[in-house]
Amino acid sequence: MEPQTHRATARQLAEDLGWLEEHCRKHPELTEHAAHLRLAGALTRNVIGPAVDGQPAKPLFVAVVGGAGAGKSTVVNFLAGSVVADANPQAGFTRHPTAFLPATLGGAWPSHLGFLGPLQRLSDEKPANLDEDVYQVKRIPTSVGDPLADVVIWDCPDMTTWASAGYVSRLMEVVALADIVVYVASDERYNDIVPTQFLHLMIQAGKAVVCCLTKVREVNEEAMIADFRAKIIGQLPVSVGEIPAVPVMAIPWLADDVRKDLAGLGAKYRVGLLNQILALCPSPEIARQRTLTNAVKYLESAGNGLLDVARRDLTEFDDWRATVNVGRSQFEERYRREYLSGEAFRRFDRTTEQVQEMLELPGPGKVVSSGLALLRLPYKYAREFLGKTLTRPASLNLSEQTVCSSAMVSWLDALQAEALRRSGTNTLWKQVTHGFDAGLKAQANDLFAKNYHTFELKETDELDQAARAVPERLTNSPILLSGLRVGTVALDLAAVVAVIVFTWPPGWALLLILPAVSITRQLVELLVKFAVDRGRNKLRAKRESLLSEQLTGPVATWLGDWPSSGGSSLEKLQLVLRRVPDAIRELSGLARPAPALTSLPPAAVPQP
Ligand SMILES: Nc1nc2c(ncn2[C@@H]2O[C@H](COP(=O)(O)OP(=O)(O)O)[C@@H](O)[C@H]2O)c(=O)[nH]1
Ligand SMILES: [Mg+2]
Repeated sequence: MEPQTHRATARQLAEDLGWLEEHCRKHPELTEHAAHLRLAGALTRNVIGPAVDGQPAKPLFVAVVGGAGAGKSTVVNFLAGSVVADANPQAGFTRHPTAFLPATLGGAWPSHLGFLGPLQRLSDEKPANLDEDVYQVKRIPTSVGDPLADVVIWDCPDMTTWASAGYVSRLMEVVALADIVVYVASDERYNDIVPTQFLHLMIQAGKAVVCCLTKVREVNEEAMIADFRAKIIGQLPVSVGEIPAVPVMAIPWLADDVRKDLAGLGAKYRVGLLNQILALCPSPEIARQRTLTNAVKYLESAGNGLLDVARRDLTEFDDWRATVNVGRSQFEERYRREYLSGEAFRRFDRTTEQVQEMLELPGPGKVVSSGLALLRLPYKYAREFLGKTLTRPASLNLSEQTVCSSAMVSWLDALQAEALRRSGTNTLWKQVTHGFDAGLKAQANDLFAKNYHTFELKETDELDQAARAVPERLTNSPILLSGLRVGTVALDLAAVVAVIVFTWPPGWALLLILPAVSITRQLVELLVKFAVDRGRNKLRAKRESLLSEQLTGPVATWLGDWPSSGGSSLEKLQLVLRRVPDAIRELSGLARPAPALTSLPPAAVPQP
């Protein structure tokens, strides 16, 4: 793939991870997760971005991190070889990162677009406690030939709480950039929980870490290092075999004059520290390739976990939609039960009469039809009389609109109740509850009324079409109609002839002709009714799908999409969750096998 495409992908990935981080920050319980997302975004911005941009390996970056008062600034001074950083007894004093740029590097400073994300470079020197999204760059007088002449050293804000979004974000931004992380812990407070969690994250993110214990009494040194390995590194949340052999060293508790005389009295402590760092950097290229490879690997392995929280929100969204659809099914069920099953579609009764009339012979044949009708008069009157006395008054069916309107009310009420019940568990349901308070029902009802109107127009049309179907078919095929007419009369005449033949010689028995032609008529009526009723049943099924298509469907879609409409974050969330794994897959080609973190022999820096 072209570097140009990679560049765009890396930029988009960093932006998407940044957006997810913001999304998580809206949930106070997810601050730690937001920090992990920040790390992933910063690795993309500060390691992967410059790599696809072809930035050189030099300068390497060393970040000095740890809890408040651990001795970070003191360690920075040891690395720099002179007192350059404010060592301050006040906890949490350093609030923004400071880069110490060796004079030997000239003005070289990475120029990758998006480098250090939202952190702005300060143009003037400011105290380390300026609490803003900024960083400063200070030049230090490193001499040519110094082992760290090509290395930028970062003094970082304290790692004391995940809750301080400002500090933690700045810290993550710089740590992501680092080729080596020096984790500083003091004798007094080396097992504080938050810095330890942070150290674990660094190791898991594949950073080359050197642990430096400060203010250690010399007699305790070995025991303290062993304890730190067991209690801090040994507690990494991975299986025992996977715990990397992170180098741990100690700097004793030093008198002030030693700490300030780094070229003289303090020099030997500097050498111990430099050796650990140089052991991890056989060459800038190897060190940088490892930083890049491990950044890509971290994104690959942590990517899924990082997206989990966001996926949970989408699951809630699916739940909401499922709840909406349950309401829709209940609406449709109620429509079937309370309206459709009791609806007779009286319009079809007229069709039955119309078809029967069509079956009468026209023109001269009318005489025959009238003759037969005369014979059936007694049957006709008897039937009308019985019909009037036996038929119960039709039960009152609720009107379609009444049924639909009250089904709609129940649907919305049930949704509101469910949203209220779950609003404590997730922001989506909270959002829906607020929506109900702010007129969601009225909007849904407006949509319902509009769609009900269209539904009504279409159903009138469909009813008409269905009712006209049989007469129209007969009108359009004269042969069929004539055949049926002739057949009907033939059936009557056959009945008359049969009575005459079977009762021959003619007598009173001829009166049997009256019931005979009545029976044939009844037969024909049954057939007509059967044909027309098929249309009636088809219409019933069609009415159900018309309701679903024109009314419940659109209302369900609107309600289901409601939480994601109006520029809400769910729309973007879906997009980002699709894009991030694709981007990570695309960039995974940048990883190359890197030398194991601790397999290199310590580089020799001569003792002074
Ligand atoms: N006497 C003495 N004080 C130390 C030593 N290491 C650190 N300190 C002091 O401990 C405090 C915190 O150190 P600092 O480097 O500012 O820690 P940071 O907050 O992690 O940057 C400062 O007042 C330092 O002077 C040491 O070895 N000996
Ligand atoms: Mg400090």
